[in-house]
Amino acid sequence: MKLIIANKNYSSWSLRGWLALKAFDVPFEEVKLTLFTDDFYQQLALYSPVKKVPVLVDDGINVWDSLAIAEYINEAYLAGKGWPIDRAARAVARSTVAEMHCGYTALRNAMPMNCRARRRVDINDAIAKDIANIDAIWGEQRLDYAEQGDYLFDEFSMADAFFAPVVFRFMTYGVELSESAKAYQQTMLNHPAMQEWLEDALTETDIIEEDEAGEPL
Ligand SMILES: N[C@@H](CCC(=O)N[C@@H](CS)C(=O)NCC(=O)O)C(=O)O
Repeated sequence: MKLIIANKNYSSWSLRGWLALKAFDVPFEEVKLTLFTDDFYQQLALYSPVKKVPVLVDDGINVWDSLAIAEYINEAYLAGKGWPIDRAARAVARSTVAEMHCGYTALRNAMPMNCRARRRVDINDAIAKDIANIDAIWGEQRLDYAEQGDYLFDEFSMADAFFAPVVFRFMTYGVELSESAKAYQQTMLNHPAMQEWLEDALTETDIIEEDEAGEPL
């Protein structure tokens, strides 16, 4: 099985798909392409009509969307353990992931993932609203489900994989969080798979201007 991803410094969707395997110890071959190059589109055209990363290729099956990859891995390799066991918690986990997959556009546009940078952007009302909603999920709502207080739904789940790029974004742009949300951010930054991703991102030198938002600190 191989997972095609792009630049670890910038590719937030790649990080989600990658964690959906890595954090659950599912073995795979990683193929990394450089975003927006001719080679990127030529390689992806072999597997995906939309030519975006991540793409999972498993035994002739091509899965080309991060949420579809999470569901495929959960079903094919984790016997359902990618999501919380409890049905109520699972419903909330899926709600948070679905929202992350299609929402928070103000935050995502203003604060692209840029792991190696430390930058400042102006926070308008729309961005502040996105940050407050994520803070509420990481803080108050997490404590409803996480008995040990570690991950969003106790054990690491697909929900954590989906919020991972925001963990790096809040680090890059120095976003102020509540104490409990900050504790969750730190838990995620300490996760061995997150550290591995970050270490690799720090070795990259490509610069994608459109993702260099704001001013250096
Ligand atoms: N809905 C897709 C979004 C994937 C996506 O937008 N990937 C970006 C990189 S982070 C990409 O491949 N962009 C290339 C392009 O838009 O041409 C998913 O969840 O995987």
